[in-house]
Amino acid sequence: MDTFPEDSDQAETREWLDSLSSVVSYAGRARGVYLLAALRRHAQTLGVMPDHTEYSAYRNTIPVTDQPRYPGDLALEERLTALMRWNALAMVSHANRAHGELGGHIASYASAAEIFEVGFNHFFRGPESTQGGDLVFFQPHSAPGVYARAFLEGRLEASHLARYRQEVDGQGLCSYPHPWLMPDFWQFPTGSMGIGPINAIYQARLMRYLMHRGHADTDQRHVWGVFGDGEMDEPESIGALTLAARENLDNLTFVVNCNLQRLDGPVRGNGQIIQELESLFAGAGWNVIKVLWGSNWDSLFANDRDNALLRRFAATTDGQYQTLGAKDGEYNLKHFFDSDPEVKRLVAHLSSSDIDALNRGGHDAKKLYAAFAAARAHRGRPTVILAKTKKGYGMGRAAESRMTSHQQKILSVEDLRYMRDRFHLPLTDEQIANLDFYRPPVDSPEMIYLRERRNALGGSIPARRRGSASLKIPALETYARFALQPEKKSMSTTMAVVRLLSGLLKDKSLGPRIVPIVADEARTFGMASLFRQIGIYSPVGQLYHPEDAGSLLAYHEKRDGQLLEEGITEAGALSSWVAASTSYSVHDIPLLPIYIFYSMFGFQRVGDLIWAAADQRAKGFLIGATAGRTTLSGEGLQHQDGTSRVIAATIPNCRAYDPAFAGELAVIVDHGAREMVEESKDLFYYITAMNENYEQPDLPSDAHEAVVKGMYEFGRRCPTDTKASVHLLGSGAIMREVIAAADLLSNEWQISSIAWSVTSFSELAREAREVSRHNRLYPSQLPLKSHLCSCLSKPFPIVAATDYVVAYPHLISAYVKQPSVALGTDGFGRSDTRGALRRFFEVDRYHITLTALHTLAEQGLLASSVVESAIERYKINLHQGPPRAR
Ligand SMILES: Cc1ncc(C[n+]2csc(CCOP(=O)(O)OP(=O)(O)O)c2C)c(N)n1
Ligand SMILES: [Mg+2]
Repeated sequence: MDTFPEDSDQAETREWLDSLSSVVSYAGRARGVYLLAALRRHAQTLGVMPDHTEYSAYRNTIPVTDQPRYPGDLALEERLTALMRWNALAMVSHANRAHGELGGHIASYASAAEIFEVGFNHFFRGPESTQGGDLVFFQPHSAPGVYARAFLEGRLEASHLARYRQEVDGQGLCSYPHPWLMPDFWQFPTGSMGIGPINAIYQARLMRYLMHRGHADTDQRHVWGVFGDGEMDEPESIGALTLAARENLDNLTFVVNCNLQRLDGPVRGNGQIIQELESLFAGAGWNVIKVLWGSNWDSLFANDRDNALLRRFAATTDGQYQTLGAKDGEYNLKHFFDSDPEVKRLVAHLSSSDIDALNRGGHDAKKLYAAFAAARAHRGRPTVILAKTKKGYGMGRAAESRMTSHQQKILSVEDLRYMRDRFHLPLTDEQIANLDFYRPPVDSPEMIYLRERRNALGGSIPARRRGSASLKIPALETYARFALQPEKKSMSTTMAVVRLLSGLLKDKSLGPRIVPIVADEARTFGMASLFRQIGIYSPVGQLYHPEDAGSLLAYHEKRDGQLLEEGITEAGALSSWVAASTSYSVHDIPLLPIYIFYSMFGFQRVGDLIWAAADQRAKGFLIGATAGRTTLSGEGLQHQDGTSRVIAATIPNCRAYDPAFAGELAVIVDHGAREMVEESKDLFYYITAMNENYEQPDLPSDAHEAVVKGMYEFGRRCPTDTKASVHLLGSGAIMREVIAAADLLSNEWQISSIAWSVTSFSELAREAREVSRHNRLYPSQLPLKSHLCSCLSKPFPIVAATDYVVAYPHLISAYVKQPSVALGTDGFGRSDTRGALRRFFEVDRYHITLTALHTLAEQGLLASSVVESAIERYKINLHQGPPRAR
């Protein structure tokens, strides 16, 4: 809205404005644009440019004179759109009439129907298109509209629509786009707001990467995303806008459905969301196209020589627009048009029903078509179309533009009739009352047209490809000998990951398909050699002479670079990983992405993006490096990760491992790569890696299978005069403390032990849970035994210790019969040496020893005085330990 100061010389202002008007009317628009650009440059030189990004007037960006002829049959399209509206509404109402608890949304699609239909009829290319299919991100709660279209196209039947949001017994339709649940239909999960926009940007970016690296010709393919104006408040929605502009992603168009409302009320009641978004996107370098007013406003604008309408628009807040939207023509005349004499004059010839019919641009197919066509033709920058619509458009007085529109699930019969009459739906009163789904006869003009349009555009969408060709993984021994038989060489598991990665990169067939991704931590993880070895991807190559040119580790950017260096954006890097990890489905080009990051900034920070990745059946490695609460010693509270493994364990298709040694890691990487891209299983892997250097033991070849299952026997201690025995379980960084505790127990307390290296408590628990369920449901069959219980068959008590919160090792507690105690790193991290931290969190060898003794004493296998002696001998500080919240 205008915030200009008082005009100190109105006559002078008028002269300037008049001269521009006269240039535009005599020399044309282009000349006007040129003069303004020249004036802007001059103003910048004089230092009189405003210091904030401007937005344009509250009108359509594309003037009527530049509007292309509409290529479709508008009357048929309108009839079809009305049917989509009806079936979408009937679907939601049905579900809620039958089962009040199911929910669903009507008003959002009602506002987006024309946007969707212009896309479906004229732009969104299907998988059989000669140019290759487009990628379309659908606003999630507008899914009923997409189902309604699939119904008309014959992809879904009425029986499917009747099972909207009732998925348990099969054949149901999921609430939002979920590839996990409808794997042949939905491609991109968008149900959590913000994920669609950022994923769309990185999908568009990956298409360029694929092209520049010679994997695929994606030049003609386009990414479209329809998002909500409320959704634009999510940091993820807007956090990667500059990347899209910087990398010239003109293969990307956002359509923001600006119905001015979100769930609770107006998006910007006291402002104008469209103007705000325009300056945001323009400032980020996007091409902005506003579609605000429908065709029946054209003549009003043409007569408005003094821009009275624009001034009136500028002075109207979105909250007011909403109120105007909810009311009839008479109210609009009185409260909008009549309050300015010039505006009143402009509409003097219109009746209140003419006023009522003045549409918003987002409901006008011609205006939308012009914007979509301009977006697709635009070169060098991504485009955002800001389409002004009405929430609940056409839903009658109860739901159109109302505060509660979003929550409307069932309409009254009166409102349904209003809708039928308004959109000329061919439905009887009875059909209306029954909420019958309606599909015209197969040979009706509408249906013929519908099919023709989709055939011309390459078939139906959304459509998801389930799989693609597999990739061959090289034999483990060819690149991982250093890890399997390190002969006690010292290294960290992070270093081992990087060496494994380098080995895989060198493989002739797999190598080029690997996509290493970092978020400005490559040096931290010892990956700087990759900069030169494989190059950092940049669409423009390297336009400067790098300071370290000539060095082995030189910072080398190139157009066909392989490494994706994302900068400090974990959400961006993860989205990049998602794009690469779904390339097998989206592009029929399997890739093996490996994103390596600070583990604390993974599941905890961008967990919802990972959840969405799981939904879309991502395949690739996530490496949580510098993991653990005590192993990343100096970095302190915000960096030390004690929780990511617990979150990872909750994701059904994520296999998560915490290897202690390089050999275990190598086996897991090999197995993971095989499962994901050779056997094409819908899984991804999360592996934690540490930065602590220590001697690496050889891994016996007969342990490989058990490593993958989650635990293997690392070693036994059996002192001759054994008093009692325990199982000692350790993982990752704390495994070496467990091994040391086994020595202490044996040498100082005559306790036998079996030490187990647990590569994954979550995998053990997962299998044990399945076994337990099987035994419960098939009581007459021979009971199965889990790997966990097979390993822990000796009835000794169990002590488990990890560098994570105790909830992590406790994942297995329910499935073991003997008493078990878990030690972990609950509480806030802090900076100190590893030794001090392990003592503080009570996960060091002394605490493990003490815990084993105490557990045995509790079982009556040792005298309790032994425990006291241990406390004394190891100088256990009774007053330290992580503080509890009180
Ligand atoms: C991360 C997240 N937060 C909240 C929601 C719940 N939610 C679903 S739709 C919606 C309102 C959306 O408003 P807008 O983006 O303007 O879309 P509209 O329905 O108005 O088209 C909300 C809050 C969600 N799906 N995801
Ligand atoms: Mg909205």
